[in-house]
Formats: sequence, structure tokens, C-alpha cells
Amino acid sequence: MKQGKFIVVEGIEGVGKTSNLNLIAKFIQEADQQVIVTREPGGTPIAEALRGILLSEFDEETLGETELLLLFAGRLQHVEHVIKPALKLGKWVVCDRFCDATYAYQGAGRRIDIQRIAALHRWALGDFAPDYTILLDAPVETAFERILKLRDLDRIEKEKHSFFERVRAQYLEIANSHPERYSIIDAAKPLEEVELCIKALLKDIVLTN
Ligand code: Z5A
Repeated sequence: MKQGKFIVVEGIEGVGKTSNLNLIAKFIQEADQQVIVTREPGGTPIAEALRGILLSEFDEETLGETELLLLFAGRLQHVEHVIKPALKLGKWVVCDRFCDATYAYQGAGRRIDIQRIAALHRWALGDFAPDYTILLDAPVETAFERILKLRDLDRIEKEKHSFFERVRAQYLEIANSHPERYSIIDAAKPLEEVELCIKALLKDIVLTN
């Protein structure tokens, strides 16, 4: 049986992660591979319940460290109950966000020490990691213009502009430090152009597997 791969799509809100997930899944299916599409926070009943807590507003401040613990609690459920079993069956897994989102949002955004995040990450997941990550990158203004046309902002999205500039910068730093497992796509371009870039990238990842 051919081994499946774990592909993650990252980026700030509104860059088009959700819009492009199905395109990626379809491309993989057309290469005769089985694929599941999933997301973080979420992906299992418990992790989806934790997502609800993470994105909701309470009459009590949600500490950055609490976000961090909730995220890794949900992630452990997701990895053990969904991602690893699918990979074991030879399926590909396409996931909307994963651990690098935590380094970007809770690390750079909330300013939690990266070493503390890394220690929790190792404790929870060991060396389990995506095979490939696609970073959709666009200016914060562009991304928020898109979101604001669609819906109200959730608790995290109500953070200041500077928070999202730090998140975006951290994503770019991670991607530039790991060119072997990351591609950066300019998501400020029209969707059709972004789709063409993703398809070109997938040809390398999927068809050479
Ligand atoms: N979070 C965290 O803090 N730490 C973590 O470790 C993790 C997550 C995993 C939920 O994430 C929150 O959790 C998120 C980070 C935090 N909150 N914040 N802030 P999420 O992934 O569920 O939510 P999101 O990023 O806010 O998703 P989104 O709103 O669905 O954005 P998107 O998926 O990137 O965009 P989209 O839905 O595909 O597109 C938005 C609109 O733009 C839509 O109308 C599209 O048609 C349009 N679009 C997309 N691409 C284009 C292009 N290229 N041109 C023009 N228009 C476009």
C-alpha cells in the first residue's frame, strides 16, 4: 500500500485556506489516492467542543496559556483518533491549520515563550509532524477585508491589527526557515491564480510520491 501524506494549509484568517482545501483534496483524489479533509482547532467531537470554547467570549478573560493547553488537548485527540489512523490506512490527510498556527498565534501573537510551546508540543506529539505545509500569505488588511464581507469576527479575530502582523511575520519566519517542508503562496492574488500555484505545487508533492 502506498503511504499517505499529511498536508497542512496555514495562514492568517481570510487568506483562503478553506476555499483551497477542497481543491487540494480533489487533486489528490484524481491521482488515485484516498484523502480526508480536517481542521484545527477541531476534527473530533471533543476537539470541536474545545474549538467552541476557544472561539467564544466569556465573562472571564481567556488566558493565552489556557488557549495553548486547550489547543494541544484538542490536537492530541485529533492526531490520535483521526490523523494517525487515516495515515496508517494509506490515506492522505489535508488539514486546515496545525501546530505552526500555535507558534504564530499563541507564540508571536500572545507572546508566550516559544520554548514553552515547544516543550508542550514535544510532550503531546513527540516528533509527529506534517509532511508538507502550504502557507497562504497576504497582507492583514487584504485578509480582513475579505472576512468582514462575510461574517462577524470571533474572539481571537477581535485582536488588534499589530497582533495579526506578528502572527503573519511568525508564519513567514517559520516557512522561510524550513524551505524543505514549506511553500509560501501569494494569496493576495486572485483566487484563480492562487489555485494555479497550488496545483503546480501539488504536482511535485502528489505525483512524485
Ligand atoms: N488558532 C490559534 O489561535 N491557534 C492555533 O493553534 C490554531 C488556531 C490551530 C480559528 O481558525 C481560529 O483559531 C483562528 C486562529 C485560531 N482565529 N483567529 N483569529 P479557523 O482556521 O477556523 O478560522 P479562520 O482562519 O478565521 O478561517 P476563515 O475565516 O475560514 O479564513 P480562510 O479559510 O483563510 O479563508 P476563506 O474562508 O477560504 O476565504 C475567506 C473569503 O475570502 C471568502 O469569501 C473567499 O471567497 C475569499 N477569498 C479567498 N481567497 C481569495 C482570493 N485569492 N482572492 C479574493 N477572495 C478570496
